[in-house]
Amino acid sequence: MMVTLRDHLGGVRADLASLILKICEICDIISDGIAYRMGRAETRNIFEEFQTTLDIWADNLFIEELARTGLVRTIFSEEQHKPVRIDDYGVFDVAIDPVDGSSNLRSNNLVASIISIYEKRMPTKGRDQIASMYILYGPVTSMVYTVGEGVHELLRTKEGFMLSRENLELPEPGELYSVGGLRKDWPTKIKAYIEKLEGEGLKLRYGGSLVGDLNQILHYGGIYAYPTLTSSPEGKLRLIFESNPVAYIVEQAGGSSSDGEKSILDIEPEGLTQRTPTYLGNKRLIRKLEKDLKDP
Ligand code: AFP
Repeated sequence: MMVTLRDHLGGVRADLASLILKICEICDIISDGIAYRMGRAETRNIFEEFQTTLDIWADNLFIEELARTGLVRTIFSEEQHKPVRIDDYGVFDVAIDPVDGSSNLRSNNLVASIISIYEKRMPTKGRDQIASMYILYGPVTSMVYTVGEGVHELLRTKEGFMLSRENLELPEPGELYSVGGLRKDWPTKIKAYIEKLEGEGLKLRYGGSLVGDLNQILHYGGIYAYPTLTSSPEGKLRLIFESNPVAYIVEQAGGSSSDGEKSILDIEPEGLTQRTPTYLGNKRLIRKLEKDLKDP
């Protein structure tokens, strides 16, 4: 029997379920709109990167539609220079990366929407998220979410999002590794660690789209890393918009997240543009990495 997203959210508190359903409606529209908006815009985002027309359109759509729900207090968007205050009587703060990986559009590589939901006022630790999700615009548009009780995957069909896998767990022992940044910029300990993984037979899979790469780790096991680099000690990924939401999903799927020393979810954010080295994957692999980085 097919299980709809609405059915699957049956046990979730009503206001949160209704917000998640709304987010999926927005992503449904985005999924259909990508092909018409693949060009570069002349504007830049909060990280001073050039935006695509898709980034701007999807961002406006999220803000307009979330504002209508009456549930959202403030939206923190990777595409906005300041938090967007919506409704002081709202219940949730929401962080969005409307289209992550949009520099991949030119080659029709994967892109995704990433969303974090907080009841506490942001910015606060990733541990305070009450839900996080990503919508991956792949061969099939899929949605992976957690409300703190496991990780579930739904696939977009003509009849809406339908459950495909419940309680996803990172398979052991893990088959893949996916690492960003130039190898020449990886610190010696990271290089040595990756060589050990290669020695163990883990296969390289890297596409340059966080969600696309991470989603493979979720399904095959292994490790995703955008490490500290000699040229950029904090790596590339943005704590609030990228690392926190996926770290919550990975931990809920029985894996671990780390900034090299501790869980990503325990980092106290110092600002919206904060970046962090990001390591996500099977517990054994992350513990080994933390140990290798600590050893003299
Ligand atoms: P864009 O949104 O600018 O394409 O950046 C995407 C991203 O933050 C993340 O999705 C990828 O994992 C990472 O960049 C890829 O970075 P590299 O291009 O350095 O591999």
